[in-house]
Amino acid sequence: NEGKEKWPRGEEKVWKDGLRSLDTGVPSITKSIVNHVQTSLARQAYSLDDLGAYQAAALSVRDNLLINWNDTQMHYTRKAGKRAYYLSLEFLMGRALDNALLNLGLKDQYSTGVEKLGFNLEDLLAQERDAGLGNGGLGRLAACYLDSSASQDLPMWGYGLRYKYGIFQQLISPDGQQLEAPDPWLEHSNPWELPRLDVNYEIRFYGYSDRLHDGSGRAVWQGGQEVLAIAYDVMIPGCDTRNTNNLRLWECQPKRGFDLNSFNAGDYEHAVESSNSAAAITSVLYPNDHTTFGKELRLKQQYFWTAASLADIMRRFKNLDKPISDSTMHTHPTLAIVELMRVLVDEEDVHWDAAWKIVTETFFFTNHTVLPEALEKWPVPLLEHLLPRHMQIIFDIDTFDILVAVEKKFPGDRERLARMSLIEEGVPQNVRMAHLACIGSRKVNGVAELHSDLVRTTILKDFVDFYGISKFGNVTNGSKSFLCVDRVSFTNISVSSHSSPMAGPGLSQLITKTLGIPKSTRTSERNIIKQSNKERLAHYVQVTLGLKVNTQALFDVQIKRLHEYKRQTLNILGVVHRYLTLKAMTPAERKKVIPRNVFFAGKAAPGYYVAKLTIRLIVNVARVINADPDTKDYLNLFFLPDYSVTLAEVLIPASDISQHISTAGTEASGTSNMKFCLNGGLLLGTVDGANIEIAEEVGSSNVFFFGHLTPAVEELRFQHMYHPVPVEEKSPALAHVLNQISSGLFGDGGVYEPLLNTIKQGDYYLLTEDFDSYLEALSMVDEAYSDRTEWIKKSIMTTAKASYLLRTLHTPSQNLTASHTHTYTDGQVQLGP
Ligand code: B1N
Repeated sequence: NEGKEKWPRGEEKVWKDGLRSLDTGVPSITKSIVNHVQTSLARQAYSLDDLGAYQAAALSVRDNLLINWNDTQMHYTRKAGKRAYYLSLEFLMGRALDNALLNLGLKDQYSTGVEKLGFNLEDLLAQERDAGLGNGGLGRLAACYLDSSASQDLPMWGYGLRYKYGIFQQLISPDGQQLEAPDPWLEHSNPWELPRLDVNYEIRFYGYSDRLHDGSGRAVWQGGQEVLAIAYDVMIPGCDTRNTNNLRLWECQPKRGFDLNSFNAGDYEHAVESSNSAAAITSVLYPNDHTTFGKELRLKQQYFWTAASLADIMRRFKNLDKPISDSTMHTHPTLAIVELMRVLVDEEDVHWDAAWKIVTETFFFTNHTVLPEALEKWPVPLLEHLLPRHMQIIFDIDTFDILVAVEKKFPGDRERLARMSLIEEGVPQNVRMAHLACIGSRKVNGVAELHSDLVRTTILKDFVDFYGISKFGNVTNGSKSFLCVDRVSFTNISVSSHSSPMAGPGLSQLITKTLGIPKSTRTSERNIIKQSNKERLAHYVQVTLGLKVNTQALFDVQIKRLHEYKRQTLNILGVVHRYLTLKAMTPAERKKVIPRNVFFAGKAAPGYYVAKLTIRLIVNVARVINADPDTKDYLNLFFLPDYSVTLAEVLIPASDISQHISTAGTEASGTSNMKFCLNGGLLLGTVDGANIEIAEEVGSSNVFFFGHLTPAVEELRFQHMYHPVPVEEKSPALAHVLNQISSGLFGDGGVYEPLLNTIKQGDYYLLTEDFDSYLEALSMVDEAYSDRTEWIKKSIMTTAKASYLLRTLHTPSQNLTASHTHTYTDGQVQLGP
């Protein structure tokens, strides 16, 4: 159905009379819901529960999306313009129904409609499971870019994997430990995806590759195992536009159901084996972020997905006979560079140099981290075994497109050649994927100013020397372009709808309206909104943990993946310090203290021992201090299990202050920091990632900074390694906290020793160096919050200034349609003139 110019068959009028139009009125909405109950679900009013009603409502919304989706795709095909593709192994979409209703502007109508049928819309929305096909910021960013590009009528598609199991479900055991359970999110059929069984590609693994030796550089790759990539399409509706983009997710299936020969020979087990191994490829999302494991199955996932996506893009391109599109990516899809070389050289008969030119004009590389443990490397023997032809191509690129050229520019500089080569020497040798991504791309960018600087001066320094600086740019996530606008950002900052998320009008109008109303009204409206958001969170905590939350207290939030570099440990040690300080006070002194609720949420990678210990410490500290009658009116601590996009939508709007406290130079950007600001929550953070640019936007007086700066970090780490100073000398306050934990104040102290030792020995993330200034920053927050009028001013300024750039994207003059010109720069889709 992609782009037929002439009416294909039959009578056009009969066809057109049969076409459905959008359901926008309440009567047609209820009619379509009832229809779906009756025919799609084969159920009846008598037995319909919330889940059934959700499914029927979702199917009815889906009908609307499909109409828009079809029109959009037809339009793109007819126009045959340049397209962008966002390749990501992770798309952290969250729930779809609420998002679709908001974007279609149909929330009120559906609310009324389901009420007439005896249901409550909020209850139905709560039936939906999150699509948790991602780990954290990187996956959520991909989801945001899909939403934003659809909203701006940009012709962008996402390509990813349809994991049968998303990010694991996090449970907390009675003694405070993280337990993992699978996330079978597709258990109840998924109304948001369209299986496209007719869109499928054969993907090869293993086998052997024979060079042709005819001077062309070509080879023939044969044998091995072939699997099938099956497309599933997910509709991505834009906001306030009918434009509806596509996220194509691949499922892996065996090429034949099972091997007939083995089956006939009675070897049933062997017959189904290939079917098992094919399905394994898209069975589960790897739950580690910022670490590489060198696992064969992960490499299979990467190749399977890049090969299927490229084959699909090539097919579309050949149908159109128009210039090829741009792709943008992390190092996960770096194999796409090699695969495109293979397809062009071996299958399309393009000369090596011409192929390399096409490749290096097609891809853009976005780097998302400089942490050494996250830089992808694949063992040469593994690549040689699984993808023999690709390994040859990598060796050829290394020789002809790097080493020869570098030798020419820097004659005799062997160390430089060794540093820049795609191959890292060792046993075994490794392929450095970031180098491959860099040399195979037109542009390279980091995700915040500081991070892009670190990319240029550390991991890719030699490549800057070689190519010149202009290849290496910066595209800050969200804050500069505000292309990354999460629907969390829209939640509950509306002055017209206090407790429910924004319905209908664009945020720009709301902000304009806010700024247009008298100051006193503005202040009290803001208060009502924040207060009701705090109550919503308190209700959630009551229901899930059975704990009462004081909604008059300051809400202090740290929600992100558990990782040593993000320093949740610094936060919990700060909480213990506050607790000890409160304990030492007289009741009269305590009365002057600002009551505080500290919220944590986040998952630890299942094999990350120290991160899991941090969770255990948080949960057990919470247990003690929440039960202490001396302090419980002044300090409470909550660890909310199973953090998700949906939970973020409750937590972010409720925060007064949020913590973004990574060791300087380690958090590439951060994206929740922006969402907190848009929701009027202030930041407590280090001078790291996008915190810096956000402070420039919202005013540095509205951000609480602390800690050492990036340039100091290397030297401090060196000192800790070679001239360690005892914690008692660096920070007596911290030493006291550590001693109290060790001596069993929060249960068996011995349990936490491995965690505490990361601080006492080596202190790679510099907690001892930053602890005292962290405490000072916390006191400044207390002081600022005690002047409530001043605080509310800061909060309003933060929302308004963070929203300013966002507003420019929503003004009609920039609200381009797909028929306008677009330019694509810096690895990100941007609006043309
Ligand atoms: O990407 C986000 C940034 O805002 C965060 O600062 C950054 O930490 C995050 C390997 C990653 N970088 N790298 C990863 C995820 C999965 C994996 O297997 C690395 N995630 C980030 C968006 O730019």
